[in-house]
Amino acid sequence: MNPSSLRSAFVSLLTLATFAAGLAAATPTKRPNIVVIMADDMGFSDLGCFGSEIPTPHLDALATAGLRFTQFYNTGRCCPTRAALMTGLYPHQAGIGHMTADQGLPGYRGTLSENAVTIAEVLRPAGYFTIMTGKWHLSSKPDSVPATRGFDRSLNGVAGGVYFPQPQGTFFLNGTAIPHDSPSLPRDWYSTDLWTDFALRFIDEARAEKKPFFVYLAHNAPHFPLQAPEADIARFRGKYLAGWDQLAAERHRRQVASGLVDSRWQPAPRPASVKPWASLSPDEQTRFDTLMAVYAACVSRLDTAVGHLVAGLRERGELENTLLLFFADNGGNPEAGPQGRLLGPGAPGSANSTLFCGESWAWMQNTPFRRYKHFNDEGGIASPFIAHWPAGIAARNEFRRQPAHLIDIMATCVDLGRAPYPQARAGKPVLPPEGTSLAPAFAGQPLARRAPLFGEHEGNAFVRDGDWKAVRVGYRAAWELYDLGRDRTEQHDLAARQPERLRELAAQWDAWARRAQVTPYPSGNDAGSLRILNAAGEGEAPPAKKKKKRA
Ligand SMILES: [Ca+2]
Repeated sequence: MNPSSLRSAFVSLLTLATFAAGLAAATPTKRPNIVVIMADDMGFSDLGCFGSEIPTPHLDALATAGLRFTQFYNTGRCCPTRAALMTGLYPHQAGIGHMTADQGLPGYRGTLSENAVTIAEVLRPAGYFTIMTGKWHLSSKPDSVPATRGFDRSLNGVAGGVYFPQPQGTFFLNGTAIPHDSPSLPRDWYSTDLWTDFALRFIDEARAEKKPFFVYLAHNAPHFPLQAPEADIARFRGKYLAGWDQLAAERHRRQVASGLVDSRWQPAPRPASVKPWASLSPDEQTRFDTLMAVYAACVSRLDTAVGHLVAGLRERGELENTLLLFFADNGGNPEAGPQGRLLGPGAPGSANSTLFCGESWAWMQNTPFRRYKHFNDEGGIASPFIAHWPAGIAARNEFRRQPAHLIDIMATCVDLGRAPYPQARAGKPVLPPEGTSLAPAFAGQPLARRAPLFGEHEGNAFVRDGDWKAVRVGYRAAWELYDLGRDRTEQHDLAARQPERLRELAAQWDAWARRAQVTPYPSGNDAGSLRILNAAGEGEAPPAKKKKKRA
C-alpha cells in the first residue's frame, strides 16, 4: 500500500469512527416520538426562515433550534407526495402515480398498493402509538383510511380543501364517517386548529398508554379555496400592494443573506405570462393584494398552530425527545392561471368564497426557483424543510445541503424507531424501501444514498445524481440538463454541451420508470400541467386524443 492510499484508508477509518461517535452522541437511548407536519401547496420561500415576509415565528424558532435542509424534495403534487411519504416508495410503486382515480394501470390505481406498508404499519408493531390528523388523500375508498392503514387514532378528511364546517362534508374519526357538524367536533372549527387539537388529544392517549408516538399531521392549508378567519386576513390586507416583483426580490435578498441560497444562482425571472406589477390598475392591484393576504393568513395561522403543538409537547415534557419534521407536499400552485380566482358570494376568505392565488403569486412563492406544483423543476418539488429534536440533534441553527426526499422519511422512522421493516403485509410481499435514513445528516455526516433521486408526474420528470439534474416538461419534451451546484435555479441548460452525461441520466431514468411502474403511462395525464404552461405561452400542446402507448 502506498502512502497516499494508506492515508486515505486512515481517513476512511477516522471518518467511520467520527461518524459512529457522532451518531452515538446524537442518539438517545430512548426512542424518540416522531411528528411529521406537512403543509399543502406552499412555496419554497413562504416561511420566514426560508425568506418570506409572512411572519412564521414558531417555525422559525424550530429552525433556529434545529436544522434547515436546503434541498428537500417532494413529488410536486398532493396524492403522490402522500403516497411516497407514507410508504417510503416512489408514488407509482405505491399505486398512486397520479391522483385517486383508478386509471387501470399498476402505477395508477389511485389507492395505496397492497404491496406497500405505511410508516404507521411499521411503527405500530414496534410499540409506537400511531396518530393521523388532516388531509389523507391516498384513496377515495372508505376502506382505505388511516384507521385501515396502521393508525391507532385518526381524524381525517378524504381530501383537503376544507377550512370551515360545510353541511355536506364528511370526515373520518378513527375510521368512522362523521359529518362536519358532528358533536364529536368542536363548534365553528377552523381546520388548521382542528387537526392540531386532535393531534394533542390523541397524544394524551399515547402518553396514557406509555408509548412513544408517531404523529402525521397533514394540514390542508394553504391549499385553495383559501379561507381564514377575518381577523387573520385583516393583518395582511395592504401588505401585498408592494407587488410580486418587489416582494420576490426581497425574498431572494433575505435567502442570500441567510446563506440558504447561493448568490451566484440567478433567480428565475418573472414568466412572460405574469404581468409587471406596475402595469396593473389600482383595482387589479387591490384584488391581487386580497388574494395574497388570505394566503398569508392561512400560512400565518398554520404557524400559530405549530406553535400550539410545540407548546403542548413542551407542557407534557415530550418536546425534548420528539423529532419534529416540517415540509410541504408541493410548491406554490399556479392553478387558475396568472389571474388567480376570487369568487363569492361571501367575503373573500370566508367559508362562502373561492380564492386561488394563481400563477402570478406562485412565481413569488417559489422564489428563487422556476415553475410550480405539478412540475419537476425546483419550483415544483423543492420544499422548505425543518428538523427539530433537542435530545437527538446536537447542531443548532445549521443548514444541511445534501439532497433529501420524502422516501427518506420511512427509512428515518425505521432507523430511529428501531422498527423491523416487514417482508409481507397481509400475506402479500412488500417492496423494500427506496430511501435512506436522514439520521447521519442530523449528525452532520453524509447520507448513505446509493441511487439517484427520480420523479415523474403528468409526464414531467427528473433524475438527480449528485449535483446533476436532468428534467423535462411533459411526456414528449426533450430533457434539459443542469449542474445544480452552480445553477440550482435551472437557468443554464447544458444538454447540448454534455450530451453523453445527459444520455446516461436519461437511461437511468428510463430504467427506473420501468422498475417503478411509472410506465406504461396512462393517457392524457399531461393536460393538467401543460394547460398551465400553455396559458403561460410555453410548453407543448396536450395530446389531442388518447393514444395507445407513449412509453
Ligand atoms: Ca398539495
